Amino acid sequence: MLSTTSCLLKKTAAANVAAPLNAKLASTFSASALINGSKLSIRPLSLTPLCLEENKTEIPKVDTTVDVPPKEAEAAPEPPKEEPKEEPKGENSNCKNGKCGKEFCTCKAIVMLALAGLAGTAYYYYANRDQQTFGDDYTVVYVLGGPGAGKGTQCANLVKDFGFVHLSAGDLLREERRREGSQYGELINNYIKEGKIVPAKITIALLENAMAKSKSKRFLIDGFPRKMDQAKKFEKTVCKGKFVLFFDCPESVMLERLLKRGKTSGRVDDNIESIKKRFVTFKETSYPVVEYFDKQNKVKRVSCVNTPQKVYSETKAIFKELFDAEEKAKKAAAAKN
Ligand code: UP5
Ligand code: MG
Repeated sequence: MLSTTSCLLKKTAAANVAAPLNAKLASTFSASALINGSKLSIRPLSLTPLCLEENKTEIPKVDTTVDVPPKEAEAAPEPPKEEPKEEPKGENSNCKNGKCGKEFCTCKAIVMLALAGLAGTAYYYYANRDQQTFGDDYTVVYVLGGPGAGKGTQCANLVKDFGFVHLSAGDLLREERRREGSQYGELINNYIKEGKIVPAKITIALLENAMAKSKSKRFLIDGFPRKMDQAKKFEKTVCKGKFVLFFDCPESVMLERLLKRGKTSGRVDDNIESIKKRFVTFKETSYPVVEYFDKQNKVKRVSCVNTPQKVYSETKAIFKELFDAEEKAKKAAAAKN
């Protein structure tokens, strides 16, 4: 039982403190005068609503700057301290581990939601960024051509003579397919078997990672981009290509080479059914990428029907011309300074 005095005191103090607060906070907290008489303290209590029930008269508004006189405060018996009610734990609360109360769990959920929101926003800006990861000091050459045209064969030569790092998109995908625990293994396998183009985000992530791991600034990106969305995304977010080296080869020649290689390669797509599908994808989806760069005067064509040596001598001449021109420009710039 509360004495009338303590109840009144509590009402007055509650009015002092509760007045500026909103209704919700006022019902959660009440205030009580302390023995030293000059201070007011707030503590969580459920007494205030009870007192208001006993005496329905309006709580007088008191100027909050006026201190409670020490004597009066001393005379007033301290109201019985009520233990704060414990939140139910375990099964009855939101908390799964039973160690904390409902409110804490709500806070935790809010913090987690906020973090998830932040991570989502960061990813959105990263994925849609306009800035390329690798700048103008990088030389990226896209090596394109139909299946079996000889892209891989010629890239191996260019690596030896010009210090390029060779990144074959197909090889990276096959490696990812083999990687233990890869969530994309099965998907990649199905796409390759069907001669379809694996979703751009997977291939681009593999290429970007491989470029970042390498210390080189010269890359031959073999068999990529082979779809317009890949081309645009890579150019916008990873690196701009210098030019496209396009190996031109008739289907009949490519078919013969692939069937021959299929006897020993172990590749799931070196069989007649997959090869036919690859040819269709090349014509319908990949060749438009070559045309897209052609409109920008960025395609260098090399016929691939000759022997590997002959094809390489023509290819080498293109790169020699490129690097000679770059060297010349550098020297001219140095002479100016
Ligand atoms: N050979 C080479 N040159 C010769 C010559 N001049 N004369 C006689 N023989 C020659 O050569 C093929 C064979 O021909 C070899 O046996 C070689 O000795 C001989 P190679 O250099 O391997 O040709 P290449 O053009 O590299 O053929 P490859 O089969 O690798 O081309 P694909 O473009 O089909 O394969 P890739 O590995 O790039 O892609 C495979 C699949 O991955 C795609 O179909 C697709 O499903 C998927 N993929 C994507 O989804 N996204 C991508 O961005 C990339 C790939
Ligand atoms: Mg290849």
